[in-house]
Amino acid sequence: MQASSWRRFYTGVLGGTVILAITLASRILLNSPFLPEAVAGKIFATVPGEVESFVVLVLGSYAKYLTVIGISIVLAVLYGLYGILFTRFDRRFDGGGKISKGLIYSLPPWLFHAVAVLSLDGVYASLNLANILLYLLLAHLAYGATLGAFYPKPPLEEAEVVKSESKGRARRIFIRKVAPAAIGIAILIYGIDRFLLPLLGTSRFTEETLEEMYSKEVTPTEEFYRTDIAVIPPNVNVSEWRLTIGGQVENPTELTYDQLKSLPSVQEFATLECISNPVGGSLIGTALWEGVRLSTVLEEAKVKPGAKYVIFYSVDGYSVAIPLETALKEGTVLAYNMNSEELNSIHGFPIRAVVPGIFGMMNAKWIRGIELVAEEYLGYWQTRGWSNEADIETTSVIKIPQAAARLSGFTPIAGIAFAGDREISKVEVSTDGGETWSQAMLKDSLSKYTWILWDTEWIPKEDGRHAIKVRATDKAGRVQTSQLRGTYPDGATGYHVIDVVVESSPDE
Ligand SMILES: Nc1nc2c(c(=O)[nH]1)N[C@H]1C(S)=C(S)[C@@H](COP(=O)(O)O)O[C@H]1N2
Ligand SMILES: [Mo]
Repeated sequence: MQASSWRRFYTGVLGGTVILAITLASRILLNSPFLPEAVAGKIFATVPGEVESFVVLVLGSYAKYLTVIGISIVLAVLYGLYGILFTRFDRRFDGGGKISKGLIYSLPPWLFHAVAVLSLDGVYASLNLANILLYLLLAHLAYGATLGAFYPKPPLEEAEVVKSESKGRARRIFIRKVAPAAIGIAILIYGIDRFLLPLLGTSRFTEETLEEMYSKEVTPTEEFYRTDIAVIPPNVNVSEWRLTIGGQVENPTELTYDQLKSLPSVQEFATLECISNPVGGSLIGTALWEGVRLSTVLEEAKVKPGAKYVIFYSVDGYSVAIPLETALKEGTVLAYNMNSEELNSIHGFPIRAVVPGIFGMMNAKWIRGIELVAEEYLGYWQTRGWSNEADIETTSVIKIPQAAARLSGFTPIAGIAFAGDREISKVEVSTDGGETWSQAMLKDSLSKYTWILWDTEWIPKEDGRHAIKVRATDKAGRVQTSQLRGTYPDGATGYHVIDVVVESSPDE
């Protein structure tokens, strides 16, 4: 390519980046469609559950961010290529200002973008082409203006500009290049810090002391794990939001946020665990939930005798169903508060389901509709092969010491154990590879729906490598299974084992 073609290309890429920035900002602020996200959603929706869970396990939720970033780059390149075309057209048609030409030539990509969004994005099914065109208008006007404004000047003109610039050159370079770059970088860093990092979720077990572990019996909201089909959480406008209750009911109803909040409320501690949580993983957390019992809402709607399943439909296109029996349990709640604060947009604002005893995927967030049906219903993950029973497997995790720790002398061993709503009766620890087990001390759990915290102490007698294992028993007396099983499709099982190295302290 000639140098001028490169320049046109860069101009187009710059314009494309402006479009992506504008649509991303409105996606975050207004919940409008973002093309790279829609493409990524399509890709992830067509891969089998097993592959998806593998990708997410290996790359974490970064996998989806990387996909969105990759698609954004491809789109920016496409806009760049169009930038070359734009200037080709432009040679043929003379007259008109650069900006007005830019605006005219941005029509085709504008239409292309709108059609692509419309055909890809199932989530925004309520939008029609006219809506999307209108919504993308500003971004494409900005693109066209960028093309027009930075349209390559003829070489002669350029040379003259360079000559005349000798005096105020440093100042101009500063004004034109350094200052905008600095502002751009500052905005980028602010954006990453403000929007991107909170979206990744910061769930990790990093507690080093018993005190710290016990202080996090309730997981701080910012540290609570997050698993979503959407990359960016939906931003629900609560004044327009309604909860509809329909299907097999005598009184189909619609509730506003205020109406829902005026119903009798309950508070409960409950632990959520993702079915993709590997043994010893940190996709698990405990919070204080406050909201309305689902049974309260269903009583008002008068469930018909034939109803068997309760489907939750969410704003992000997610859906999942639980058996009516589970829905009517006293622990099943439509929560609007988490840890005594309004539910945030990451964890399901305005309301989410909290359903003790079954894995996190059954705890729908951003619920907009509830439907009672007579048949079993398969939700988003269930149509991809994941369990529809989703009973939580008994699990126990060593948080202290951390894997590969170097220890000497007296050592506390501590962690969590969880059995859904079956409760934990016993936790045992082995430091000799499973030959002998000793019982840990259990702290009373916050409720029958939460994990339990446990600790014990160990004075190693020999130097070298040791494997520490843990196993829990539920209140029905069933010992956690030692059988190793991966997360797909029913959740992982097996014992959490960590290796530590014992070194003699110098005074021994
Ligand atoms: N609407 C909606 N609800 C959802 C999901 C989702 O992608 N969309 N993910 C589910 C999964 S897989 C889990 S593990 C939990 C996670 O809840 P959290 O992100 O608040 O920890 O939400 C569940 N509810
Ligand atoms: Mo999950």
